[in-house]
Amino acid sequence: MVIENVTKNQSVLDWVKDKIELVQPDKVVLIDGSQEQIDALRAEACSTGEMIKLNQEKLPDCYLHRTAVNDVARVEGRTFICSREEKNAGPTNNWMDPEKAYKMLYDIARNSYKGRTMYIIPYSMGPIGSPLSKVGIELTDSIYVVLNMCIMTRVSTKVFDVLGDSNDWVRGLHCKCEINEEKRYICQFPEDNTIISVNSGYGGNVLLGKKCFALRIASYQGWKEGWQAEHMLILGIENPQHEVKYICAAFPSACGKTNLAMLIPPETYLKKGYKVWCVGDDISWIRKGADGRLYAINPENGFFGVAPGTNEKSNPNALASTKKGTIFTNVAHNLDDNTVWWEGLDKNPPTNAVDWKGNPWNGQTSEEKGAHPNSRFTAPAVNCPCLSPEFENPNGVPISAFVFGGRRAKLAPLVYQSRDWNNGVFVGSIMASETTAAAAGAVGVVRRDPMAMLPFCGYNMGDYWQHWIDIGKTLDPDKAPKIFNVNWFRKSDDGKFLWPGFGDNLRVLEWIIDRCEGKVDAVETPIGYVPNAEDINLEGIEDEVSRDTLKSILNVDKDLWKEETKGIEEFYAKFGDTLPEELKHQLSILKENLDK
Ligand code: GTP
Ligand code: SPV
Ligand code: MN
Repeated sequence: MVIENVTKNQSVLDWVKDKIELVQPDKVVLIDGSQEQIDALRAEACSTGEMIKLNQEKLPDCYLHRTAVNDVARVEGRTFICSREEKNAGPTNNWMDPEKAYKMLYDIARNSYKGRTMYIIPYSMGPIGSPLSKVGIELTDSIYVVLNMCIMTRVSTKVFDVLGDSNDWVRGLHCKCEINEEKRYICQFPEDNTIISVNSGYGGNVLLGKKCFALRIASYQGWKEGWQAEHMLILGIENPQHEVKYICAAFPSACGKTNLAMLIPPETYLKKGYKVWCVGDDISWIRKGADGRLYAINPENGFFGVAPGTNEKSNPNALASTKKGTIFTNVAHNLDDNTVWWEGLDKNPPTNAVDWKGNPWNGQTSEEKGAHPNSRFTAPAVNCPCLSPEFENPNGVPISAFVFGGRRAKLAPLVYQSRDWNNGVFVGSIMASETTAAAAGAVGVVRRDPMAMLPFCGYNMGDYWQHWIDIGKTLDPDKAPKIFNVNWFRKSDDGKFLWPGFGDNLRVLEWIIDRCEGKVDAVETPIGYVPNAEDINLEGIEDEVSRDTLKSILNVDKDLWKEETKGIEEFYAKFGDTLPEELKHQLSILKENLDK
């Protein structure tokens, strides 16, 4: 099938033709999302070694892929926002003049598909045809990208029926080229709805529907159109009365969104009848509904989850999601039974294996890791045992609370509530977290990551904060989500986690929901409201977490926070006149509170 047969949209036809002329593919294939086409592409990828077919009894329709060793994570240093004016990219993004960027990228892309096939992927972010969804087209020369996009998004030529002759669609051009680090660029052109990614074959750099579109381009669209694109999971908590309350939570990359979104309640909660439903694990698109509340959809159709640390105990739902139709990237390959393994899966690493680099690996004796710390699984959402019945709801789910959080060994308490919407925006804006393997660079260094959007905001972060404040002004305070901050990662002086985390995080979410409903008191501190230690349910974990330990991780240390305000001031100073007055005001209130 050719694209002219499925759409008459001139903006689509012109753009595709133009790009074909640029990159000069030997062949052009339109992807329609059909099973026959997917099967044929899988077979082709296996014949060239691009993918390995895994044990079809244990892991039906599952495959393994290894990327180049220099291409294993997002590359923030080579990611650019190419707005016409530098000021609109803001102080936290790399900026390149669009004219210069197009020229440079076209020079790299020119003729790069020679001897290769161009795959045209039409897809929808969000349920096809939903008022909250958007259409994209990605051109790629990678079968791995096609097969991942077929899991992560709704790939279908039906999107052309929805699109009609509209120009409101996102252009994405991906060229593997030679996977040359020196020429790797991930460029977003928010004013042109365009993404160009060259010289990478890894996840967030090349699955253009995900971070590039659903966050960087979409955050800009949301700013212009009055909605929000956020790096947030969406989960529903069903109480014993069968009422379901929804929470959106923003944590930086590899800081626990997938784990929280699919958590299994602790025994005592299960007995009472609590359930947790996963709507999404990474990205939320949020808009005000007719009833004045905020509604969120998950624009994705699958999970691109961190493999290491995922196991039967920490996240059984994620593990179950990977048992069929999944692509594993950069994990270890167990040759004995043709399955996969990663650090933290179990205590029984394979002896006869191949590591993520493709070298022979004995997990019992090797000092090296079998799987890359940022190895991932791409699993269809429908596989998830706790997938919310609302997952396909085109109108999304109503949000009761926004939760921000990060990795802070000290400082941030287990949970606190902001005083009101604007104070909540301040709480999100001052987030900081220890860096992880999800991006190239040092791991474990505390850096500011406002709303977990530092690498993903497609415009000036100061304008983004103002957008948050402006959204708040349109909401009736009774209907606005309440805003909280959590920290599952407080450590003792000898480096041990003080909070068990994972399923036990529901204990904290229960307090959050109770606060939203005015059912529980709190203690006012300089930073906001903190629980009374008696109000966090410790039933069943009393041996692990004493009431005193709980008190210590709920504690707000004024001296540490005073130190912290200096870092906030320094960070805010970068924004000049784009820093919202309201946030300056919030910072001055915090300083006053700490001096009291
Ligand atoms: P991205 O997909 O990169 O956006 O990440 P994510 O936020 O979905 O992170 P994910 O849930 O995959 O968690 C990443 C790491 O955090 C894993 O190694 C988990 O084991 C660890 N983790 C998640 N939740 C907790 C928790 O409650 N406590 C502790 N100590 N570790 C956690
Ligand atoms: C993240 O890094 O936040 C991810 C993985 O969710 S990636 O899609 O590679 O960006
Ligand atoms: Mn993410």
